[in-house]
Amino acid sequence: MAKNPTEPSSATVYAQELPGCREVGLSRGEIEHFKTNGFIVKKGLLDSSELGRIVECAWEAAEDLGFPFDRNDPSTYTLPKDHGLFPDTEPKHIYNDGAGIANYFGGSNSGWTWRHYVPCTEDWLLERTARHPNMQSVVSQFLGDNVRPSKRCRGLYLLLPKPGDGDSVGKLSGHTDGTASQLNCMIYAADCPPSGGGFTLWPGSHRRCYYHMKTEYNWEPKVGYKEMLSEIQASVTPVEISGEAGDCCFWHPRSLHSAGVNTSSHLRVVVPCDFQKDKPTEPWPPYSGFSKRTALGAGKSLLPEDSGKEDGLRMQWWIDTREFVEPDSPPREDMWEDWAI
Ligand SMILES: O=C(O)CCC(=O)C(=O)O
Ligand SMILES: [Fe+2]
Repeated sequence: MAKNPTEPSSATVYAQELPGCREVGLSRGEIEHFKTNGFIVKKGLLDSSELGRIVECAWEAAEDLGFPFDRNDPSTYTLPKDHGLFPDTEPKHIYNDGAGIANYFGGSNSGWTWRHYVPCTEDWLLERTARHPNMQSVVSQFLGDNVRPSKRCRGLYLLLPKPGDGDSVGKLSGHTDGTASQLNCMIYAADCPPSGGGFTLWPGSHRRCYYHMKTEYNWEPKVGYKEMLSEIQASVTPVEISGEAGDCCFWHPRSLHSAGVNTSSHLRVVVPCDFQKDKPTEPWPPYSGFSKRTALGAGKSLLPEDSGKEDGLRMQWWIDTREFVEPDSPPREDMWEDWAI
């Protein structure tokens, strides 16, 4: 039966513990699951006590922003507008020498969202996340040894708890990311119970989306891509990945996905990371909805200072991966041919 993709209840909670999920090494079962479904969860890959300092950054930022949040009372940590506060942030895509903006708030639909970007280029944070030896080991088992050193994580992706009543219930917003990443990871920096806004993914969508691109890595979807995404949402039940602090969900970057809906009493703190092989790349982060080639063809300015401005491209400065310089090719017959799995 076709499902209504906008209902939060349309996701099932992913509770499977595959053999090997508590080890750094990838098991046969995990590799098969990743190839078939586009994701796996490594339980406790990172040290939850090391991640605590990252979560602290969110609470400190809330205080700096003047939010009247009481950590012991989840009913207080709702969207700023509920407290009569409207933090003034620059448009999300302003480049600002690559540092971008400090915070971004979204308050509609699924967007009970707060993205806190500031600490995500700092060494102490990267050492506990993208550069952590356990993380690097898993990434190398997927992609091989030649992985581009991480310069940043995307941000602290926070979802404030939202009461589950009436029309204020959030919705999923399925989409795919326009990046040339080869492997992504959602790091759970804090516990995220079922219905806690866990990262949500449509299993198997990575294959269909991969083969619906003109190019293997750069963002060039073929005609009918949007319709295909709608069809997947109408026919596949998404999985919501809940977990404990330290769990890591590795996922294929072509997967259809969404932030979950947080009706729990927890602040959701997920740190997304992007990985790719270490080959020559373009200097600038990827543009939203365009490859470099299609942007040039559309006569758009590629300059970072035009990002987010009228008619300018929107630069996704929070993404660590870049387009490869070597010409991109059509998707391969065997999509795992250049992987190490
Ligand atoms: O916050 C999430 O769980 C998903 C975030 C997302 O879709 C993205 O970073 O592109
Ligand atoms: Fe996304």
